Amino acid sequence: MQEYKWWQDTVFYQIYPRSFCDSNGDGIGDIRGIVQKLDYIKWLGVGAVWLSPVYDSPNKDTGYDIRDYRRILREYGTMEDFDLLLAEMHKRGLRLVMDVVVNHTSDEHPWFVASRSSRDDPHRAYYYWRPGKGDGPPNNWSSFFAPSAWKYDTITGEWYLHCFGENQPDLNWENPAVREEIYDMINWWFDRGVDGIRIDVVSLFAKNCRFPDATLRKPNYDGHVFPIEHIAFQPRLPEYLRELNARCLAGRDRVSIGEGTFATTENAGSIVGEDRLDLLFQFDLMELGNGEKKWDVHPYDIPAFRETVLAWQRALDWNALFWCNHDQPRAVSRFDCPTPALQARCAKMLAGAMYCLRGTPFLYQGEELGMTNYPFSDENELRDIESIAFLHYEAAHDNAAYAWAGIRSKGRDNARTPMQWSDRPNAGFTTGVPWIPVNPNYPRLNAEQQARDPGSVLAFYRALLGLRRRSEALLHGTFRPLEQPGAEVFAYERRFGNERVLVVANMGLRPQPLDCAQELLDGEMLLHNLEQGPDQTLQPYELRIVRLSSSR
Ligand code: ISL
Ligand code: CA
Repeated sequence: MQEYKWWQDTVFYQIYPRSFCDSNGDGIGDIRGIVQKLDYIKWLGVGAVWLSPVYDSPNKDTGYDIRDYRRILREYGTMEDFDLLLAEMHKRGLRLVMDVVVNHTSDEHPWFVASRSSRDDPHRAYYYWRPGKGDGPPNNWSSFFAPSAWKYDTITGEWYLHCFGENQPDLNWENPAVREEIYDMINWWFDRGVDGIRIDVVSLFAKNCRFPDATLRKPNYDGHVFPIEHIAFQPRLPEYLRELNARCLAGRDRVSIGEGTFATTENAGSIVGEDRLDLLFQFDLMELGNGEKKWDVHPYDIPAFRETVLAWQRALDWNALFWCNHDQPRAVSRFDCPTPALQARCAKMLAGAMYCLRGTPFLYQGEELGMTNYPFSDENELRDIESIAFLHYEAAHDNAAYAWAGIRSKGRDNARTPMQWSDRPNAGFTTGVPWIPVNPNYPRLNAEQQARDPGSVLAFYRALLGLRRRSEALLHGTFRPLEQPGAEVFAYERRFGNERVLVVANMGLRPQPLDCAQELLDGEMLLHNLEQGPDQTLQPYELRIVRLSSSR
């Protein structure tokens, strides 16, 4: 019998603190606001929270640019507030996972301030400093958020590497002193009582330190090369993760989740494993609505979804399952939903299709309501460094219309509009002026209204999580894909001993025939997202979760 860890039997809920709940009316979500909502989180049926960064930060990338790893951002509260949050969570049986951002720091971190001060500063080698080539940067690499990954610094006349924004200098993982600082910091949080870590862009920790020119295309902008081949999954990565495991994780019952930007089924093994990390976020499913670039808008590719899920279910014994996070558009907005009713049905179908797979579900705040993308049309509505840089770049090249279409469908701010608690002003998120606009659909789409409605998306999520807790097949069963005639139907079986559960989802807007219709109709319907009873045809976005009658 396989033994399961707590994090395999737990559903996680991601909180983006700035947009969750504002307790003091300054328009910014905060830690006390989260404390106020813990009963909601518990009631929803999740067992752990992944908290996006709450550390001291100049917020150039909303907290993913850390100035002090051992301090709470003043806008979010104090360390006492944090300790209160942790205690209140543990009291309710909820676990807390911190977001560890150590590929880079803020340029206001004391290490970087010292590092840039002179070429002989002891902190110089905490970062990657290189002389330029002629008047230009050391090589042709571009960054996620800027045309070049190098920034010239006048104080010492050299360039530093930043794979993200220019205010996010990359830490030099080659330097053992840097690694020791990071392990100490992680252990400091573990000693405080946190239950796990989500590690930001772990796949980029090791770099090709010969810094050769890159040849591959850039995922975001036209005409730039992006050095995936020199920054992602480099040879020393497994060594660093083994060391991190030995110093911080071994022998402790904590969970570790690596954000595997550019992960593939082939390279995933260098991140997850006994002596490395427990779980991996891979982005193959997120990219199915992309073209050549993230910003190209294409319909979500359902046959490719099916193939990709199968490949990952085969590649790893245990997957991290998610539709949303703070970097992704809202899942339901990836699909064509002509009416609010179909949109709600689609949101339920997506939940069932994803969270019955073998693995650990990660929900993102508001997903359980079926929250949607925001109709962005004005630069004043944007806050995200990535979207703003992209808009400026495209506008300068006469492509503003292309940029807006991209931002509306893929921009990260779509996930970051305030949580819609009620139909009160600002969706009940704040009594002040929210730091980012509230989605105008909040009067009809909010938690208070959905909590009263047994047919709501929220009620469906609660039922689904409850079902998962009670079913051995859904928790621990094997996974087997089922062939169906319709290309837009995604179907699979989970089986544990005699218990067989079938999940059948029509991911498209057209009705679809069913192959095993009678077997399904004879089984016990565990969860269904339609008002009317099931028949031989799958309706648009219909989902059925059925326990087969032959099973006990
Ligand atoms: O947003 C993305 C594409 O949709 C990703 O490429 C993302 O930028 C990448 O996965 C890294 O994300 C993480 O590190 C960034 C931070 O801005 C993101 O919020 C974080 O999740 C830099 O710390
Ligand atoms: Ca506040």
